Amino acid sequence: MNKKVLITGAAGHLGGMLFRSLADLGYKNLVGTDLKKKNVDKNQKFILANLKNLKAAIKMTKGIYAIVHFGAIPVEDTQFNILQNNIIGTYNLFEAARINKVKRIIFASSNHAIGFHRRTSKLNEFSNKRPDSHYGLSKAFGEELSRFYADKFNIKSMCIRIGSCLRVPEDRRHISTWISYKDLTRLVDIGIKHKAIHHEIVYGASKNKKSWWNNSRAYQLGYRPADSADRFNSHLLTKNEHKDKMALLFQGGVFTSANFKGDIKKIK
Ligand code: 15L
Repeated sequence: MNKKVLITGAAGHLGGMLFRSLADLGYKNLVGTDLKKKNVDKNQKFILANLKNLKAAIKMTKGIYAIVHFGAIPVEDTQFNILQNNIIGTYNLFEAARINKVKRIIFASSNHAIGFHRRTSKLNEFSNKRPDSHYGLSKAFGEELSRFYADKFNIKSMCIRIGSCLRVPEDRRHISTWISYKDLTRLVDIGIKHKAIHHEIVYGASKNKKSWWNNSRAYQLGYRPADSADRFNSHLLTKNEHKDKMALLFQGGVFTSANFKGDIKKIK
């Protein structure tokens, strides 16, 4: 792929991983951007910028074909910080994309956009959003934002509801939610290249037997995960949530129980 692709959050965990893995896959014209320049190689093109600044977002999206948007606070934070960084930052980026006629955006959504669904429910791309945190709410907003920009302005988008993207699973919950770096790279690649995409919601999960998600839409688009959490023994995973009874009920795990003041019985 010779077209110019911008990766936001390129100094972060997953943005940084994709900056390298997409280059390995043959992407020749990648540009990374982030608030800080770290873990970036000398040969990688990088722009230091803050998405809270619309002018900066407009400047960095000139001549860009597709954006891989991973630049955000990746966990729960205050309402103010999430609003500024994840919601306003993402809104600015989409608006800049519209102004500069960017064709596609791959949005790093999260399982925390649907975290208040029970673990007994099997979800698909049509399931209701049920954010479990300010963070999850910002991801639900990003999904609707991308749908709006697709319908109204024809900017194609793929939202990947990422489960737990780590080198290996670390928590018993990851037996259901894990996605390997390679599989996430494959999904992003489909989002950038697939011709039939308008606005898509797919689950960022490897081929896990105990998954809570029916990811058939991703499979229809050609996703063939090569990895699976099944080969890991869940009982050997030490960093687990088994002491948190509420977390065990819901797909979002400990994000649901943090600062919880609600009524569990009402969350059906
Ligand atoms: C996420 O969205 C977070 O960015 C990551 O830190 C993990 O908490 C992950 O979800 C998860 O649910 O495992």
